[in-house]
Amino acid sequence: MIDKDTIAAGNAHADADLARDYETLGERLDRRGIGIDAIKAKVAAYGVAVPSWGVGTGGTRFARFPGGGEPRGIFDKLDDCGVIHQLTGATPAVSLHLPWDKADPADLRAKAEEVGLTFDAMNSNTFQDQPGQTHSYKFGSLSQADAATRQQAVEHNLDCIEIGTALGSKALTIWVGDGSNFPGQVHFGRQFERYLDATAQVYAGLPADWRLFTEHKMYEPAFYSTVVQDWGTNLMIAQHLGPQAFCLVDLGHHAPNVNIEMIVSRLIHAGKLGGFHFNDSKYGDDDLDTGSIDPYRLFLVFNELVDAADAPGFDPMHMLDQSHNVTDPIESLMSSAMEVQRAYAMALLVDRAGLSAAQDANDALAAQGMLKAAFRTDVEPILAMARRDKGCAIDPIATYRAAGYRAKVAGKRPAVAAGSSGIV
Ligand SMILES: [Mn+2]
Repeated sequence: MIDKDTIAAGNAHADADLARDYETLGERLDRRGIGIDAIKAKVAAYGVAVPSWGVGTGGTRFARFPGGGEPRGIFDKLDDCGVIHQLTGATPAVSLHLPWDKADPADLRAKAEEVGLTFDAMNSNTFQDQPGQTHSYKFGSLSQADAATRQQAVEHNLDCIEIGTALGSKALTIWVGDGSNFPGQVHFGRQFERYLDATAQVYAGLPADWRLFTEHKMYEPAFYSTVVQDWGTNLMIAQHLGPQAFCLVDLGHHAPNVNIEMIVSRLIHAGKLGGFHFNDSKYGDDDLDTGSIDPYRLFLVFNELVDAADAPGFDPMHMLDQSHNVTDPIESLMSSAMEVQRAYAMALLVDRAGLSAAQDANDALAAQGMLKAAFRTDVEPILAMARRDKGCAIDPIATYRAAGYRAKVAGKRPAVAAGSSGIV
């Protein structure tokens, strides 16, 4: 973890400027009828989970360039995730991926407690073969034509629930790479029915207080069709399975220019929005850092979430899911967690009554202007003050660099050539 004196030294340097910035922003928001402290309290209470696989350098289909001091296994990963939360105060939970993160649940719980984290949704993996596995997933898992392979995939998901229960997790996320690469390779209907039957067996194994999330993705690794290709199929799955099943929206898993914020609204309407995998994309499932390409879209997604926040039972889970090829993964995840917080804070500033009135009056320019007014507001002082109040870093990335964490752990962690990249 980062030495508390390093955090205090960085904050002492930035404290006076932050106090002034917070005060002047508070005055400006006050003129708009917004109390800055109430916004800060909501931002401070907000958390986004980090994926265990995100703290390793990802790579592309061409190459992976491992950095120094990469985590060697789940316990190193939990150390890194703990640092992210220690500095940002924004990432209280970690999402595990099995079997990559398999370990004794008691040891995992103890380590998580040591670094101040809890466990978010469990992620199963039936998109690659594991050493010693009986049946291959080359041609699919939960939707495989071969019944024994489907059964193996079901049992793996049930194992994830069992391990997750021991960890205090409350959700299972299923993403499958199943699909096809050639027209005619599979019968769309029969493949989907096999998927539904197998996933229903997983659903039947859910504890009463668990949720099951299915994640759609339009292509890759299958390039002609995927069995859960879009939100329409995902919604059919959630409705078929039952009340504990919900749709997970990964921002990168759509065609370019698709209106994701509207998909979010539709899933809210159906009562089936389960959660998010936040990242950003320029061309496809790029797994770029959240908010790095299109922060306005991220804001518009949060605009829908804030709009629906008071709906009964509305409780989507939020997680980052990105792959870091050219940055220090800890820095990217801290930056992304803050981008998500920023989008949330800006969405809280939207004049909802005014927006509603402009919509009803067909005043398009005024309506979009209200969104832009919120989006143009620099909310950084709110985020920074929320961190400072928690004893976290006013500037997490500068503090992380000053602490020399990566160089320190590099001495203990030899570089690994292989390792698990995370593009899910
Ligand atoms: Mn994902």
